[in-house]
Amino acid sequence: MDMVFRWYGKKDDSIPLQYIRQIPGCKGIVGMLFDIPAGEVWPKEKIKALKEEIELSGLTLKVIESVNVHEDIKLGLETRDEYIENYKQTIRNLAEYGVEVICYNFMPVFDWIKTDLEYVLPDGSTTMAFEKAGIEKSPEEIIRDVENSSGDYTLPGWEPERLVHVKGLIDAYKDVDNKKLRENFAYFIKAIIPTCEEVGVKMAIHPDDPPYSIFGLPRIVKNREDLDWICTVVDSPSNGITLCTGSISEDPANDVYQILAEFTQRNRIPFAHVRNIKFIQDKDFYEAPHLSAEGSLDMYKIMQVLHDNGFDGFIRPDHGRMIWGETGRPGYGLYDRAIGMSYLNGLWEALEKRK
Ligand SMILES: [Mn+2]
Repeated sequence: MDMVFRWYGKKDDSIPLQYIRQIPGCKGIVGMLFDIPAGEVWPKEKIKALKEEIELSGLTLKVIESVNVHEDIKLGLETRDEYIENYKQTIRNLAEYGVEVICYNFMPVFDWIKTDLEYVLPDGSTTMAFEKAGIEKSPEEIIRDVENSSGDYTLPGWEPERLVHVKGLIDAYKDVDNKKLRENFAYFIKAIIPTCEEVGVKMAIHPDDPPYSIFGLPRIVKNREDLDWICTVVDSPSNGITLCTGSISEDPANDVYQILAEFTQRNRIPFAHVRNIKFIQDKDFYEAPHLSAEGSLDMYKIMQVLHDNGFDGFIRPDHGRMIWGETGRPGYGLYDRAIGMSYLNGLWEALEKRK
């Protein structure tokens, strides 16, 4: 197991690499090129520069999050073939510089939805929350709220230049139901997995966040059955999952421990996002501190299921709260994620020494 930390790049992240290097047990960076729009090839020289910068700090770059899938691929438009060829070239370019895992998602329009990015907890810290009443607002209102509370930072999947077209984007999906979206996914994954196998890269799809339909948009990465379908449609270790314990648990009907056990045994989880959530009522929740006692998930059990089923991939702590006066991109401050990583490393050490 390698513990890694998400970083947006020198220009787009307030946290210096050296600070990340100082988190005990942190091996590497989950990196990205923030300025390459979905559908374009990631240039070798930019990947090389990112890798060199990260390695200079004593960290590794083996995981990328995310290489975004162009909307035309998800919609199944004729133009998709060109974007798929570009995606394959990006995979080759990343592999050439030692990248082993690429996290991505297949969510229409929005990468993820939270209704409050500054939900205040009793201890005065702030976190992201999702409350059903919040999505009774229009998509435009939600976008405005997200932009207003994310300060100077663009959030991943929330690029303003793309989301000005949100109404058109949502309309474009009116003829795409779950069945059609699955067909479009199958077309994409069948096209790219041979390239991944050739160059030794594992694709790792992130579950939908939240894992149920919103704004009438289709969703195909919601539960155990969807993950099983994805793993079966191209049966290859290169066709894997980023198991995000927070996202998958946002539907209380999902048994995160069973899902982790099954797909770790099937060798299909090269990357895990490990975080805790706390249900407020029904499906409403906020992103809790990682510690089990603070949320609704049993983090010991999550790490135990991974450990005992032979997990040998990458783990990163997921979103953290804003604490100790830190400001920055919601979910991606230094302090609370560093605490989360230390806690997860502690659980892992206890599991290793248990026998
Ligand atoms: Mn996640």
